[in-house]
This record gives sequence, C-alpha cells and structure tokens, in this order.
Amino acid sequence: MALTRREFISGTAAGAAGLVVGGVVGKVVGGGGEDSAATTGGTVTNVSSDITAIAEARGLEPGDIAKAVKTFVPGGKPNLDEFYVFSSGGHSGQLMVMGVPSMRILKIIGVFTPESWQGWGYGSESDAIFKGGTTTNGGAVSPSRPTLTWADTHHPALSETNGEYDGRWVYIQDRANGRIAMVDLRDFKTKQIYDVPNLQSSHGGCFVTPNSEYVHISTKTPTLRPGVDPTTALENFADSFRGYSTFLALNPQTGRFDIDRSFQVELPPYTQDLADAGKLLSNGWVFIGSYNTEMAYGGNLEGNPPIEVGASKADFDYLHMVNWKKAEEVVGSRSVMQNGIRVIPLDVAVEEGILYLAPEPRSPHGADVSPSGRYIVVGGKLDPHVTIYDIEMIQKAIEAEDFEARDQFGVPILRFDSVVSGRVEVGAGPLHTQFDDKGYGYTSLFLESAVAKYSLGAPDFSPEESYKLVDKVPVHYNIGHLVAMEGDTVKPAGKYVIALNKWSIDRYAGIGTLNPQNFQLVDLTGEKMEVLSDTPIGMAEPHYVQAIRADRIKSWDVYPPGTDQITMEPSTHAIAAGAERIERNGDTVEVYMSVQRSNFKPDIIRVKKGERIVLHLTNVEVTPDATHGFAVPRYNISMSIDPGEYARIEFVADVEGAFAMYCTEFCSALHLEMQGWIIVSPEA
Ligand code: RUQ
Ligand code: CUA
Repeated sequence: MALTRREFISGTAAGAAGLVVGGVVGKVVGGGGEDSAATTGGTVTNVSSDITAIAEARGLEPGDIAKAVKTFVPGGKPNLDEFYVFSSGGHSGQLMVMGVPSMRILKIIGVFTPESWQGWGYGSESDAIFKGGTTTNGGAVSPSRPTLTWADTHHPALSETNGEYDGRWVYIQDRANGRIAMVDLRDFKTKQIYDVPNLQSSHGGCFVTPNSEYVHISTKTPTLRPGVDPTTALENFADSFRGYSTFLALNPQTGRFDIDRSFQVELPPYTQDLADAGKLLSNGWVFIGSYNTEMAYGGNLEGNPPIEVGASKADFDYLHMVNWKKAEEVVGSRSVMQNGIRVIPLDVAVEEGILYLAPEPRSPHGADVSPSGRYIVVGGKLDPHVTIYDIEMIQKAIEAEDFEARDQFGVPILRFDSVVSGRVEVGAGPLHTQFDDKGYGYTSLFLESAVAKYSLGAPDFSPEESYKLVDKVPVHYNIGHLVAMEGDTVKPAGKYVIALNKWSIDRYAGIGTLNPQNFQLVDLTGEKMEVLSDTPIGMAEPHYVQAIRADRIKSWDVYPPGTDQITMEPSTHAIAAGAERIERNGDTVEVYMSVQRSNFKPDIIRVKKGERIVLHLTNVEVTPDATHGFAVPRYNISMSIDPGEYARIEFVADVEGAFAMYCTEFCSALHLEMQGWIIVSPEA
C-alpha cells in the first residue's frame, strides 16, 4: 500500500528508523527484520552442511575444522568467549581488549596516546589527564615537546581480592617514561596517568599485591640521582645512578593512586627487569629480576665494549627480594622525601632487612610467582634452564644469614644453593612463565620459538615427579610473553595459553614492510598442547597480557545520568533534556547542551573571536550504545559522549569563521543531520 507524502513523513518510516518523533526517542533495533536470521544468531540458513566439501574446496586439513569449531564464536553469543584478555598495546601506548577463544579484538582503550574515537586527548577533560601525566617527577621533560603523548606499554595488571582477579581496575605501565595509568572496568576508560617519581623508565611493573594494597612499578635503566652532574655520570656509574622499587598505594574504593601512602625502596643501579608480587606463602614480598649488574654503560665509539657485551660478562645477575610489609613498618620513620614521594634509602633497606639478593643465571628475564606463592620461576635468556626459587628456603636462608657475600652496596646475597629448589632444562632462550590449575609451569622459549610445560614441586608433585619437562609445542617465531587464563592468580583456570610472538613472517597476506605481531592461542585441555589459531595484532608490539574470566567483569551498559567520565560521579554541570541554555559571563560563553538522536541543543553557538567557550555536553539517552560524537573542524576537537555521560570541553574561539560541528557516530537514520554551527564573529 502506497503511503501519502504526509503519512510517510510523520509515521511509519520514521518510527522504524529510530528518529525522534514527537519528542520520543525511538530505539534502533537490529534493522534487518525477519530475513536476517543468519546474522543475528538465529537459524543458519544458507551455509551448506557438507563440511568436508567446504574444507576440501578451501584446502583445509581435517584438524582445522576441529580448531575452527573450538574457537568460533558466532555473533550474538558473546558468552562463548569465556575470558577477556587485556593486552598491552606496546608502543602504541594503548591497552587492547580481546575475547578468548575467539581472539576477536573488542576494544582498544585510549590510555597514554590520544585516541580520537573515544575522544581521548582531543579536547575533553582527558587533555588534563595527559598534562597531569607529564611532570618533572621522573626528570625534566623537553620544553619544546612539553606533553608526553605516547608510551611503551608493557605489562597490564588487573586488580585482585584475595589473590584472585576482581574485575574492578586494570593498570598499565609506560616502559619509556616510567609512568603508570589506571583504567576503570566499569566503563573501560582511563582515569589517571601518574608520572612516577624517580623513574625515568620502568620495567618491573605493574604488578598488584593480592588485595590490591599496592601496585608495584620499578625502574628499568637506573635514574640519575638528584644533583649529579651528568657529564661524568657514566664513568662514576655506581655513585651516580639508583634504581627504585615503587609501591603505589591504591584507594580501595576508587582504585586510584594515593601518593601520600605510597613509597619507594632505593635499589642499587643495576638494570632492574621484570617483577612479580608474592602471594599466599610469599605475600608481603616483591621479586624483581635484574641484568647488567656489571653496570656496563657502552661507549662503542669511545673504545669501550658495546653494552650487550659489558652487560653479559658475569655468569650471574641478582634476583631482588623486597619485603614490602617490613618497608611499610619503617617508612614513616626512616624515609626521605624525594620528588614528592617517601623513599627508603638503600642503606636503611639493608639495615632493616627489606632488601636481599640471590644469584640468577645468565641474562635473566622474567620472575614469576606460582599460584601457591611458593615458587619464583626465573628464565635465563642465555641458559636453557628455568631456575626455581623456593620462598621457604629463602626465608630460612635469611633467618640463618646464609649469605655468600654482599654486593658493593652492602646488600646481602643469599647462597644460590640454599634458595633454589630446582632447575628444569626447558630449551633455548627461556623468558616468561605462567601457571595452570594442575601445578604445571609454562615457559616461553624465545630462541627456540616454543612453549615448554613442566612440573613444579610440592605439593602438586612428589620429589620424583618434580621439575620434569612434560611437553613442548612449537609456536611461530620469537615468542616473548605468554599468558595462561588467570595464570597470575592463586587459582589459575588452565584451558588456554596465548603465545605473544614478535614476528609473523609467512603467516599473513602481505601488508608492506612492517608486519603485525602474532598471537597464537594454544589449547591446554588435551594430552599435548596444540596451537588452535593465529591472530594478527596490527598495532605495535604487545608485551604482556592478563586474562580474566569474563563473568568477573561487571561493566556498565549506560552511565548513571550525567556521569563525568573522569570522576565517575554525577556532574553538577550535567543537564536533563529541557534545561539547555547559554550563559554569558564576561568573555566566557558557557553552553549547557543536550545530545540525543538526532540533534545537539542548542545547535547554534554564537561567539566573538577571542571569547572562551565552555561546553557542557550531556548525552541524555538511556539506550545502550546510543553514543554520539562531537567534532569541530579546524579546532582539533573530537569527543565521544556515551549514553548518560557528561563531558566538558573548554577552548578559546581564536579562529574566525562558521564551523560546522557534527556527530561522528552513525547514530540514527538522521545522523547526518545531527550537526550545528559555531559562529565565531570578528572581535567587537
Ligand atoms: S618484557 S617480551 Cu616487558 Cu619480556 Cu617484553
Ligand atoms: Cu549522533 Cu550521529
């Protein structure tokens, strides 16, 4: 039946398309109606059931079909992704979220680097987070490049309660600049970037203590001590530099850093590497690997050996053991303030029994604590073994003062034999270790490109069964980290390991000279480990990943009305529909704007050149996913206002003209019409 022109405009078509009709916001649902069952998770209609014929035609092996079925997650069945993976975004500065086993990328969260989809760093209050994340805490910043807008993110850490992930917050560190960021998992957005004092760079972070008391982050390359002239600092390395182990206290309600309760322990100027927080039996300790205890500083054009040669001279470097419970007791009376944080000096740390060392063989990397907290597994890049330290032996050795020596800074070095309970020959280039629910360790083998599986010690295995290599699976080139499901907690889930491979030569269709990284999903449920799938990661080099059971995350669908994304509280500047207005105060023009399908109200803002515009935008929608963008051409402004969200932007209208502001999300059939004007007239 044909509609009249009038009927068409006022009714049927508009309703189906989700327009605003008579003030009622229609909801856009599905869109395809009955005939789109195949895309909405209903009965599959068109796919031929002759699986073998399809496989043959595509050149697939029979085994590929089982792998496909094990990992396929059809649209509309999100619960088939049993785990979320939080992956570092490497030098993209971001954090990536994926589902497991589908390995589909769900989101790339803007953290240290501007991200225009989320309006992160393009004009909203997020600009203040970037600015606040660039201080002189970790050393001066070049005045010609005053805001740090990237990071080399390595190690994400999920918050924990009783040693299990609680799905509340995730932290991620910046290896390049010694910073750390906090992301709230209610909305999957960054809330805080903190420039950690005395850390120019960092590696031993982030790692959360079992009840999220602290998040740990320590130096990578040691930092120049305050007041030292850099000219001769390298030649006087031992006196000029120091490392720092940082315990950032977390606010138990908000997850944010509480600097007043935080502290650092000063460390020798070795290159401190990866760390891990103790748990259960080792709760109260943090373990940090190190290399370059030779303190080599290079100078290959000045007649010195290159750093990698100087740093590999000794057979052993030192595993650092930091007793943070002890540090907590003495920090009030025995610390000094240094760049805004309490620091326990190195000699005090030694005197108070806060810091110990133990030898670790041949270019160590990785220091991973087993679920019971008993074992600390260290890989030696130039040694085919993993070395397994036992906290019970460590504690006895400390009590008995069973030291082989002290280093040149006076730190006691425990005897290797009195703290190591086992070594397993796993293969070439062991790096990082993860754990399953049955007492096994899984270590990545960088040189061999494989994952090794082996038994740890008691209580899961008898002495005869302990420390035995039981399986190995080849992965693609150059695996760095790996992650097992909840493999950092006191109750790992087993099931899968993901291998994070650095190279992807020959794996994917050519995309020019820079290839993606390659994540391989490994099945742990069978008798032998088996690679199930490859996923290209075309966004820099992820290092570490944590995997959490999906049902632990309780994220919001929509914000409570008027929520400020930064504070996560309702903003006093948020408005309800109907309260839109423009207020003038001197040369400031404050605009209270509502945002909903399909308009901005007000949609015209008139100012004089040089006036300051403060825009308070409230998305007054309550429909999940009804996000609107807000972009202003030529002003470098891009914002995202999710349903219920309040967002604020302040800028000087310093360019004259008529600027067509518009919504960047295709939000409704009249999305294109969701636009307006900022008119900047010549100065009065
Ligand atoms: S580190 S593999 Cu931060 Cu091993 Cu990268
Ligand atoms: Cu709102 Cu497009």
